[in-house]
Amino acid sequence: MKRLTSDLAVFGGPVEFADVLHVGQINIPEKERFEAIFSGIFSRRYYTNHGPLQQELEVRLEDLFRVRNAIAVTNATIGLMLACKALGLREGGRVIVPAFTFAASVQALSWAGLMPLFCDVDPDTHVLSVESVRAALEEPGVCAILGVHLWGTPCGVEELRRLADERGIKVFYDAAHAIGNTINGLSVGNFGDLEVFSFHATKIFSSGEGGCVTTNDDELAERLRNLRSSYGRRMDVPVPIGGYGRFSEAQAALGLLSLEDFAANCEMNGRRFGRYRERLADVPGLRFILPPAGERSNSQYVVLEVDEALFGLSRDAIVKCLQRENILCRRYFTPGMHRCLPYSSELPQYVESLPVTDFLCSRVMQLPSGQQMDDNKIDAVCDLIIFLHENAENIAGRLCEQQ
Ligand code: T4K
Repeated sequence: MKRLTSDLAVFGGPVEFADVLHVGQINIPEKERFEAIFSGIFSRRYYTNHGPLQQELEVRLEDLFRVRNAIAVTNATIGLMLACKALGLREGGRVIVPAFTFAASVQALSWAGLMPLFCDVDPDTHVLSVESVRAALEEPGVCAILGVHLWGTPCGVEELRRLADERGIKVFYDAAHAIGNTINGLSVGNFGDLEVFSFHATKIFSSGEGGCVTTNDDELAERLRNLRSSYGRRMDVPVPIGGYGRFSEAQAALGLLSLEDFAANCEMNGRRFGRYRERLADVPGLRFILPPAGERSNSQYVVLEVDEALFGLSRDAIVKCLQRENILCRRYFTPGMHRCLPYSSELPQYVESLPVTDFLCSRVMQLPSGQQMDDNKIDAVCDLIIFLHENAENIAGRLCEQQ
């Protein structure tokens, strides 16, 4: 427990946590379960590409999402790249996408020879603003909309579908954060032409590395399977190019174990989220980004906006102080992609044109959750944040002197 500002690690005091706390989940299955499922892989001597565990996982995911097709791929980035090809988006076409997202959403477009058309996001929900999409659709060369269900918060799927249909273009979703979440009670995975999930180690559902593409369009699914590899295809539909987004049996094994734990992990995350909210409820200048009321949510990310004027310290100052205590909170996703190379130089028209994105990039931070946390650790993190607020003036002065 810190009593003086000099107790803070950033000013030379003892570090609060001996082991680092990550924002990502890193939910690890018990060793015995891990060994049992992996021994089957070794005895079968079948290691990758449409193996029995991959096939089982795909069926289980189709059940979870209640979707016709779940196609497991190497990771979500590869999934997005294959998606662009499977959707038949012509090279050089422009795709409406938020700049307030992880680099992969935008870079996958570039890999597929497409041009991002950056749109601003809604200040409350952090997902694509339907108004800015409507305006962007007036620009020439738009061939698709790529929405991102950021923090698992769903995009305005009905309105985006309507806008896309009016213009005869595709709409698809980066659902990397949204596994298990619902929109009007229906699982994410069923919206747009297709949706892409991430199963990275830091996600609540993990296959170590991995992802999947979901769609209710069987022909599109077939193109995705054929793009992924020559194995596992059901029909011989033509595809422009191989993508080699294969999924290994080791990934599938971890995914199957993660699926067994999924409901419990969502419930655990919900409790973690609730405790942070309860403990920080009276701290001025902090706003939690909440899932939509009445929908199922995986509570994967604990996301806060910091209002410096009310809290007394900037988001960056808070992050710096917490990181020195081994609380590796993150400033996802700062800076916005419109301010990152190569886009800031190749597409300079967007640099000053996304005020909400810039505003959020200066205020948003994430706190650790998942199995690594417990109530005591969350209380310690919250006590520190409260301490930073109560001593904000002094801390701000000392941080200035350090520079
Ligand atoms: N779209 C969106 C909206 C996304 O957020 C992402 C990825 C994607 C698409 C693409 O999905 P993938 O192609 O990755 O499936 C992390 C994750 O790598 C990435 O999956 C995630 N989103 C992004 C928000 O965060 P990094 O570069 O910060 O992660 P990494 O691997 O450095 O891990 C963070 C920290 O966690 C490390 O410093 C150490 C710790 N860690 C990590 C791993 C992998 C562990 O303790 N154990 C581990 O096994 O991007």
